[in-house]
Amino acid sequence: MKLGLGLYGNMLNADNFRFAKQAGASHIVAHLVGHFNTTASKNATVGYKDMGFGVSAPSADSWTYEWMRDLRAAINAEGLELEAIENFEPGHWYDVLLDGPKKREQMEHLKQIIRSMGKAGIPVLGYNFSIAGVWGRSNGNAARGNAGTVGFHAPEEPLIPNGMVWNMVVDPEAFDPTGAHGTIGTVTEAQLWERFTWFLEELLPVAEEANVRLALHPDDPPMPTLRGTARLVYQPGLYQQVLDVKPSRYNAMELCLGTVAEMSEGDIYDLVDRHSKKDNIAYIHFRNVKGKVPHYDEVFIDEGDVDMIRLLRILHLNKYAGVLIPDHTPSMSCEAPWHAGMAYALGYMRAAMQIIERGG
Ligand SMILES: [Mn+2]
Repeated sequence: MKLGLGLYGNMLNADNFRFAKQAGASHIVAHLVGHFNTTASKNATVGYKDMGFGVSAPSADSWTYEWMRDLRAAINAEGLELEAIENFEPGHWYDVLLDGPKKREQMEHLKQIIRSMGKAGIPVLGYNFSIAGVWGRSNGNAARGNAGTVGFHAPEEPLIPNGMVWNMVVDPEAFDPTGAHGTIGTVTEAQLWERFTWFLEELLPVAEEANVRLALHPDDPPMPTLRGTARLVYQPGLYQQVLDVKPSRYNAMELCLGTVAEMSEGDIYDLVDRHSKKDNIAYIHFRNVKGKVPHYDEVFIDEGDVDMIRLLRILHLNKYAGVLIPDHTPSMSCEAPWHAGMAYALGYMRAAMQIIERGG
């Protein structure tokens, strides 16, 4: 088992690589998606909530082979490995998700990204095949000590306005948060699986040739539908269906333990046991929650419903050799809320892994 840290695009710098190394991590997962880029909004009065995670305006530079090569070199220079790039930019593949007119053109670009990753020696692409994306969570203080965290509490679900996919604005001209320019309507489970199958049939052969594993994140929040659109993996058993679409080591799981814990059915220990035995897991998001859909709160790693140590013991028994990263954590009350939360989770994980690996 290897310890890693996930960093957002604007955090990919030497200070944060050193922070990860100091906390005992050996691997980095890089999120390049421009979350929270709300300044690119055409309408300054639009609130954060309505804008989702902001406008997806991918910079031309950051998805090239040269950029990936240089990122990996900068990470290697601090004594760490770059394990994965997490998430495609919604602006790069919205019509793949929507079955829209640009889907073939966009798929060619995704293939190019995978080839560049292979050439740069980045072994995993984590992705989330989701139309509504991560949506509907509210801020609260449900974690220990009134720590700031997010939860999901059965919000009203307006249909997704045109111009928005994956909870980001992909077309500012088409987008109006009130839905005045129309909505993308409903998407059925059959339509979603048809789109996913096409995506995998197109991209998987390229991933196999490039030696880059495609690793699917389950739907967070794991509701059967969200904002009128079906969700792909919202129960533990659906992960097997994803793997069965195209059995291959390169059709793998980005296993988010928090999301699985939020699911209304299934046994998380059994899921982890089954898939770690079969080498289906490319890497793991390690976090804990209280509750299940439609009501749950994200909490500290050691205060949720799941026995995280028991999961680590299962992974160790099954000789899981991949990376585990803390997922989101509650913010801690200090000058560096994000870093403190991550350092706490990393320290907890590192201690548990050392004890288990030493036979304790
Ligand atoms: Mn996750």
